[in-house]
This record gives sequence, structure tokens and C-alpha cells, in this order.
Amino acid sequence: MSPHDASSPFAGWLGADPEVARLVEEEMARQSSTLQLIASENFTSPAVLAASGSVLTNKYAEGYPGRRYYGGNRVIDEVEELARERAKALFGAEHANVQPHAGANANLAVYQALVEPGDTILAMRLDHGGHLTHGSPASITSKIWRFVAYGVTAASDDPERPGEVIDFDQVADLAKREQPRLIVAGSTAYARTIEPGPFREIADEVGALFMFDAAHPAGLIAGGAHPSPVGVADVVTLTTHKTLRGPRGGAILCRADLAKKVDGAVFPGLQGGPLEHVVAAKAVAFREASQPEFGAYTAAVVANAKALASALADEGFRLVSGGTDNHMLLVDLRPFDAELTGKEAQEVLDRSGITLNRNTIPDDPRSPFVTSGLRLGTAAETTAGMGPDEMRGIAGLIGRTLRARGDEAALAEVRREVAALCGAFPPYPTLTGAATPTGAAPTTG
Ligand code: DSN
Repeated sequence: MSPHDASSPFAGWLGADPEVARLVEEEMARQSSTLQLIASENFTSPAVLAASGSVLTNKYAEGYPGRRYYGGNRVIDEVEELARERAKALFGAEHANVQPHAGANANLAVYQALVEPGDTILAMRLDHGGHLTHGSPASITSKIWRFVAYGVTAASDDPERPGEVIDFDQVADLAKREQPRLIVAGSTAYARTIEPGPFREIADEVGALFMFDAAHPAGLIAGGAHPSPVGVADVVTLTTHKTLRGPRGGAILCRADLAKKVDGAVFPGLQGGPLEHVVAAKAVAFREASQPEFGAYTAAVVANAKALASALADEGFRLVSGGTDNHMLLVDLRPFDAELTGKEAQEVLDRSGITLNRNTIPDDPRSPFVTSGLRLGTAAETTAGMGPDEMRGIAGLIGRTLRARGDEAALAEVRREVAALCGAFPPYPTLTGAATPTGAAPTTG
């Protein structure tokens, strides 16, 4: 009997591996019964789940469509070509590489394609919102290239001139002084629009290349809720699983004249065989993001973030930079409670069924492991169908949890209210179990 026969005890999840199946079912239950407010997460569609759980995972396909090292890639070539064409059309790019396994790989590949080891890259400080691959001492990037970091301006109480925004004077001064080969825009913890134009001007003044790391706003860009860096930056990297709502992975968009260098840096420069089941799921996500409903979804993500920000301010929290323009909020906990750390807040909110992450705020006096801040995002619960009313309710639940953090009965009551709220907005109403993604209708925003 083949292990894949329908009559085999190995057919289907539950028969094949009850331990793993149970864990997948438990995670499905967790995602459906608690609030998912991590700014880099989303609920991908059942169609994306089905593509990423398909037989395409079986195929080796080193190389690119029409230039593979192994046989049997007729279908895979069509899959990858479809993903590339859809990515190009969605973002208006001249070239797309859809093979990076993650955003970090996409960034590493671009550095490798465009910057000689030891050359200088100007990117955002990690503690002001940059990413590990923007030159953190803990990342391989800082061992290969020389990073110089810019940050955000000082905090300000003046509503006319909000602080904690990218300090373009500093970017320009550092660029002139350090003469970087590459300037990187993009962030993992910055709630404001990142305008690509000023970076382009500074890059041109000093003869640098310009990379926009759009890992976070990729979906907002596709849906028209954030200015597009495509055609402004020389290269744009992105992740497909955050606001873009696709499978976990990365992609690179670039000018046609950089295509060969970028492709060679991804394979064979950095990666081996591409994950073609994920590439197929990326193609599904690019198509979904090209539909008019996706534009409405991204507008709703931003409206929800603004509603959540305003309600959190009413609860006594301080919003870094005074608010948000995108899917993300960065909260300074200190005005709410000077003793409360991001670590403790994250842990107690987890017990109430509210999932988010602690985060450093600009010039945080606490360590990155402890922090004085929280980062929240609205991409996932907007997919589940929540709106501004639910966001205001969530702010109240967060305030109650953090005020009552020693009171187990109060936390249990919040947990019940969270479960009731999530029950009214199931992320996968058509999926009955982790075993059966195929054939279910996709969720819409
Ligand atoms: N871990 C991602 C995030 O949460 O923003 C960045 O890599």
C-alpha cells in the first residue's frame, strides 16, 4: 500500500501524524479565538494555503524559468513565470524575482548584487525602527558591509511639527560625509508614511543607489494606501506575508538593467532550490492584491489603525510620532505607567488573549529584550472583518488588562470578551480544520 492511498492510515492529516495535526488544529484555534495584533502578521486566504500546501513542494528547480539545472520543470516554469508577471503588473516594475525565501534573504541578495564587501550602506537605526538586516551588529550584514545609521527626530509636543519622524537632514548630512554606495529606506517599527522622493534626491546628490525595503507596506503600496517606491528606488524588496497577505516569503523588484545582477545574487549567490509551492502561493496573493477589493481592504487597514491609535491615546498611552499613517502603531507605555515594561505588558496581554509584541521606542532607556514600548498592527483583524468600532473596543480591553494586571478575575473577564469578539469575526469561517484548506472559499477583506 502506498502511504498516499486514500485507505492508508497515512492519508490525511489526522491519520498521518496526529501529534502534528493536533498542533496545527490548536494553532488554528489560537489564531481564531485571540486577537492577532502583530504588525507583521495577517490571515492569508485558503487559496494561498492550498497553493503552499501543494505537490509543487516536491520539485527541485534551481535556476530560473527556461534556464533550470534539472529536468521536469515545464509546469514549474509556468508557475514562476506567472508569479513574476503578476508581481510586475501589480507593482508596475520592470523586473521581479519571486524566489527569496524571506525579506531578509531579499535584502542580503540586493546588497550582494550592488555593494562590494566593505563598502558603505546608509540605513535606519535598529532602535529607531530599522531591521536586523539594515546593519545590526547581530546580523551577518554588518560583518560584510560597513553600515552607517540614520534615525528619527526628537519627540515633540507641537502638533504642527510632530517629532519622531525620519530625520532627512541627518540622512543628507551622513550621505555627504560617508559617501555610501547604497541608501536604504524602510523600517519594521515606523508608523508614518515613508516618502521615497527625498531618499532618491539624496541618493542622486551623492551618486548612491537607493533600495526601498517595503517588507511592511508592500500590501498598502499594492492597494494604493502608501506611495509606491517602484520607479523611484533602484530596487524594492518586500515580504509577501505582511500587509500583502500572501504566503511567508520575499520578493525583489528592480529596473531591467539590474535584473541579471539581482537574479544571480539570489541564485546561485544566496539560495539553492526555490520553494515553488510558495512561489505559486505568491502568484495567488499577487492576483488577490490586484483586485479592487484589496484597495478597499488596505484603506480599511489604515482607517482601523487610526481608530486604534486615537482610542489608545484616550486610554492614556502615548503614540510615538503622535499617531499613524499606515497599518502600524508604536506605543510608549511610560505615560500610562512608568513602571510597566514592554515585556511585562506583552506577557499580561497574552494572558488576556491579545497578541502583540514589545518593541523599543526611539532612544528607549530599556534594553531591546525589555523595552518601554509595544508595536501593534491592524492588517490581520481587518482581514477578519473588524472595523473602527472593534478597534475602539480593543483599546479598552488593552487598557483594562494593563490596569488590572495583578487581578486574575479581571484578566479572565477580558479573556472572555476577547473570545466573544473573535468569535464574531472568524478569520477562516469556511475552514473546519487544518486538514482541509483546499476547496474553501477565500476570505475577503
Ligand atoms: N519580524 C518582522 C517584523 O515583525 O517586522 C521583521 O522581520
